[in-house]
Amino acid sequence: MARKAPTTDPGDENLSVGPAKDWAAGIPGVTVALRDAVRQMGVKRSAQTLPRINQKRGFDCPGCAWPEEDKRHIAEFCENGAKAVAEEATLRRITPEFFAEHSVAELGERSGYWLGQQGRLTTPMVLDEGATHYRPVSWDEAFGVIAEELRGLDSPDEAVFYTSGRTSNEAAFLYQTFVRAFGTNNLPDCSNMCHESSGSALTETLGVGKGSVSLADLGKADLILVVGQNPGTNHPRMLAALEKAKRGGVKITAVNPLPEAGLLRFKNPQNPSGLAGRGTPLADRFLQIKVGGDLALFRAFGKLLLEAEDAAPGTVLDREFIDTYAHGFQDYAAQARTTGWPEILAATGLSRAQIQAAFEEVRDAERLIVCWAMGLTQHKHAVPTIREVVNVLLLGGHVGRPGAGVCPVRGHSNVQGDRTMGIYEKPKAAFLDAMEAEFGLPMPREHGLDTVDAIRAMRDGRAKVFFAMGGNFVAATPDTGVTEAALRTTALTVQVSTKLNRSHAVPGRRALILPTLGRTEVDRQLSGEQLVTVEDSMGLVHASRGRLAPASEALLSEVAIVARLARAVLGAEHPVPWEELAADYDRIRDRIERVVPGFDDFNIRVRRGSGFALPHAPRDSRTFPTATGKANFTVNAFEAPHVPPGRLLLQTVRSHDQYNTTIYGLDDRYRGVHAGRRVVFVNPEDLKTLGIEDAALVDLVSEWTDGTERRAPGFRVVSYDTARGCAAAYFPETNVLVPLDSTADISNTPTSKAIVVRLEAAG
Ligand SMILES: Nc1nc2c(c(=O)[nH]1)N[C@H]1C(S)=C(S)[C@@H](COP(=O)(O)OP(=O)(O)OC[C@H]3O[C@@H](n4cnc5c(=O)[nH]c(N)nc54)[C@H](O)[C@@H]3O)O[C@H]1N2
Ligand SMILES: Nc1nc2c(c(=O)[nH]1)N[C@H]1C(S)=C(S)[C@@H](COP(=O)(O)OP(=O)(O)OC[C@H]3O[C@@H](n4cnc5c(=O)[nH]c(N)nc54)[C@H](O)[C@@H]3O)O[C@H]1N2
Ligand SMILES: [Mo]
Repeated sequence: MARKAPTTDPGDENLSVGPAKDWAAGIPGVTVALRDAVRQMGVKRSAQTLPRINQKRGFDCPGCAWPEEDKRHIAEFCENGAKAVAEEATLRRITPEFFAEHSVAELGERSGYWLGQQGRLTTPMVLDEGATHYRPVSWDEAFGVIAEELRGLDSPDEAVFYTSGRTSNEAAFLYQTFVRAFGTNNLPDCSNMCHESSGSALTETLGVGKGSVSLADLGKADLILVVGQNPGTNHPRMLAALEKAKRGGVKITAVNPLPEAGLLRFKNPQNPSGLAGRGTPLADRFLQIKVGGDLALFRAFGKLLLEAEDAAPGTVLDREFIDTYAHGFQDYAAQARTTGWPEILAATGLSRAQIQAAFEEVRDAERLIVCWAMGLTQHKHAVPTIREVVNVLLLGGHVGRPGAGVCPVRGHSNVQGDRTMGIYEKPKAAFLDAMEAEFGLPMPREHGLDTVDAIRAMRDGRAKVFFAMGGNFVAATPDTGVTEAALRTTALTVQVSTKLNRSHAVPGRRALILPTLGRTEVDRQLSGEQLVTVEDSMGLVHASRGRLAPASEALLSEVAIVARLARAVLGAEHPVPWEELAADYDRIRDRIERVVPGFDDFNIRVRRGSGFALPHAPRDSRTFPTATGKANFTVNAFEAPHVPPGRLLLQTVRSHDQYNTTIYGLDDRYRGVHAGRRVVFVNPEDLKTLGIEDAALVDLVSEWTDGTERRAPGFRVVSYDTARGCAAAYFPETNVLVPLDSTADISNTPTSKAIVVRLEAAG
């Protein structure tokens, strides 16, 4: 039966491991995408949906935030985009009978994969105090419960309002308006666990916490460094852009502890010739760096650039840029020069010759782009690492010039837009001033809680209501045991969701599930069908229109949920006309235009062509809205992870068959893993040293500086080509291993990519 959800939880009994692939996409990619789509949506719905992904009059892919070319291909989606759509547009449904059948305790025993496979949520549900099962509830009653709990708090700061990055600009803007009108800046989001480190480093050094390159820039570069990123799985359309750049002569260097398939070779499914043969080799150079070694690598590049300039003055650095636009060069140069080779080689695990060869390309590139993702952001020293990336770019004047710049590749499809709309626990004063002027309401000024601090506040009884606009908070966050216990202490948890997930099984004293529309569905309000907007990774804002009939008549849009919630909590006499705004999203966009810079003529421009680009001062005019008014070089302490003997440094990654905590399937095709997820990838030489056999069953035990240990039991060892001393395993299974207090300096992002572990024979 094509559309039936599994009734039993699959285990790892059939786990098999074969050779890893050195190429990505191509025919298997397309066939897998179609198979998954048809299994979830049926043939007709697949044919109705897939061709609309990322088209000008279609909907924005709920997969990643990679931008589209202006000239669209008829199949402007990838295998994993198709899976994301199938997951949402599935024909499977969860009805109230499902909740009558399965107690919350039972749902808590199920895997994330099984929960996701049950289908779309269709009915608002409540878990009453002391109840074992969710029961259906009317929307009015649901909002009544939330209003009662929120009004009963001693302070608005006892409530936490999380956002995942799929929420549209319109919903996000209205949501933060409500939360601030209620009186708090407690607006943590998935960005806190994702690109927060990029935002912190870029805001301080360049003045804007976003990327500075456009799609066209990729083709104009001489050299692109792809660092700490696995685009073959997580941003497959980026491979097409890299392939195109490469055909135009651009060189690509990959920096990664793992030889990720897509980076090595790529077969473009949009290009008929790309389907045959072995595809295009993408990376010209692969630096198999140790986990956490990137600060050292970029320091080495800086040091070598300075030395080359000393040897041939006036030929290496962009002196004019440095003198005119940058600040702090002398201090940075003094420090970079004194960094020693032994520490650089130890931290990177690379040879002097490898670094020299990579450096020569960096030196010779007139236009250099650095792309990165979670491999740089989820480390204790993530912020200084990204600052060192910026230092190298500034030496060559690679900001505000075509074909050059910073390219943090975002995760969720609207995570960048949500920030632009004010989903931020540390809002800028200028934003709050504009909000006050627009709505005539005082805005809370004290900074709020980010994700990790929100968990601490719940754990310590300082936060009592948890509201999530999407996402899967308990599965995405670190220290699963601590986090789940924290959620359970609250008076109320509310999840606005499309699909069932673990967070629904970890309730507060009371809990609500509020089912909502997804991207693929028609959003009809009083004034008619609505469009929403999103911002991609490169600052382009464009429209998204769903076409499918909603999964159930009871669903409300996220915007409608916010409006009705605001009315229930703040009363009918409130100065913000919530319902009027929700009746016609153009009215929300008018408000956004008046509050957020760069949205002039929003309603007109978003309906034209493929949308518009937001201003980016460093890119557009080499103006740097930083504390010094210039682009800042920074001086950063030399830092690399310390791994005691007999231990490994574990990074947690995504398989090819998952979207964060949503598990599409149990294969990781490119890495050769099938029908299971509890695997740990270890270098064969390390296995020899540790005296552990390939395929052995082990527990992963993390060791934290306070002497505590955390255990993830039952992982199969896979002998794999990763950097020496490093290991990799999938999240969220490994989140139990990350201590809540193990976070990045400054950005407070959990260190999901650097956990000291030992492997113990499974008991
Ligand atoms: N299909 C699919 N698409 C997605 C997602 C998904 O789960 N599935 N998630 C979305 C989201 S929210 C995000 S944030 C992005 C994530 O996109 P990625 O950042 O590509 O995702 P990860 O799987 O975390 O991969 C991290 C990469 O960094 C490497 N790495 C780890 N540590 C280091 C290090 O210290 N140095 C270097 N140089 N490399 C390192 C890893 O080997 C791996 O290749 O993808 C988005 N797109
Ligand atoms: N160990 C480890 N932990 C990590 C990471 C890591 O690399 N390693 N990565 C981190 C990163 S980069 C991120 S971004 C976070 C992700 O954290 P989250 O964004 O919180 O998690 P997701 O798994 O993306 O959320 C999936 C859920 O979102 C809901 N959903 C899907 N679409 C919609 C929608 O349109 N509207 C609404 N309201 N709900 C929707 C569905 O119910 C689905 O179950 O995880 C972080 N956690
Ligand atoms: Mo992310």
